[in-house]
Amino acid sequence: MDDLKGWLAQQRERVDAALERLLPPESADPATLNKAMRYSVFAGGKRLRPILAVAAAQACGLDDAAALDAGCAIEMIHTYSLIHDDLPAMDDDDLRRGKPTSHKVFGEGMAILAGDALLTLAFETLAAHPTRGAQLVTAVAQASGGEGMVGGQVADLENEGGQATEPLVESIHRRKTAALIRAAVLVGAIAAGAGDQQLACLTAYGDHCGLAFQVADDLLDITADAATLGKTPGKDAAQGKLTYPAAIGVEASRAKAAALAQAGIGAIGGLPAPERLTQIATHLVERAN
Ligand code: GRG
Repeated sequence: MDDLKGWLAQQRERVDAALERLLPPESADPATLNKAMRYSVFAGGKRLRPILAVAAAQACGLDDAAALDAGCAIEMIHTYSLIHDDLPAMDDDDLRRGKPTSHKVFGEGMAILAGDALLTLAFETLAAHPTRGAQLVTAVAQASGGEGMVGGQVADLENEGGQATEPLVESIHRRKTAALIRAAVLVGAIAAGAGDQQLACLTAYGDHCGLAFQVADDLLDITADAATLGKTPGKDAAQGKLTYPAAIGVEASRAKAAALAQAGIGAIGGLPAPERLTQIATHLVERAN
């Protein structure tokens, strides 16, 4: 297996080309909206979620072409969540992906609408799958709505400044972050034609690695700087967010992230080609940004 860094860079290029094709051009009407959607999507994210979709299809020994578009739909939802999360009514942030946040550039109204339009385009993209559109739409609706990401954000807002216990933090993180990461893995495999047994293994992988990702994110908020992160560090503590380090301490959080990644790796051992997903699981908890 070639080195992960080079492969990730190649996949990021594939993802960017697919997003370029899927997003409306700036010249199309309404131009300001399309400009705002593109501004945030192309601001330079890691593309982790669409890359996971592609790697999940590959892990099942399947052609990853259909997985790419499904993964891009998840990236659209992820980007919408970042735009809305940065609004003054939510986390009120000025910096995202190393650039001024959407509302700082386009104003709050247009930032809200750009998020709305990205969410809607994601479902249009999923529904375009020739045979499994309804299954894809259902999986992503469950992961991103009130039972998933939005529900996690509600719990996050309602518990700001509260007591961080591990069960509460885990419940928030599983919904706010892990649900969409699990969905990324699943839509890649579903779009590529994976069977139920393969999807069950990938569900377990997505659950473990999705939580591991957010525990690592909590740690990075404490340890990394703004230039590396591309967003403002230290905000979790400043805003009284419930995080793993607040609940169980930094060292135990590191151990938890590593154990979750190992559990994710264990869940996919029986798939035809699990190597890339295995590398990614380790990368998720060792990353610098
Ligand atoms: C506003 C509906 C709504 C939901 C917001 C996902 C979320 C819920 C808020 C975003 C802020 C946050 C702490 C999200 C947790 C997920 C996370 C760690 C996002 C950052 O993901 P990366 O590191 O970002 O993959 P890039 O920019 O690389 O894509």
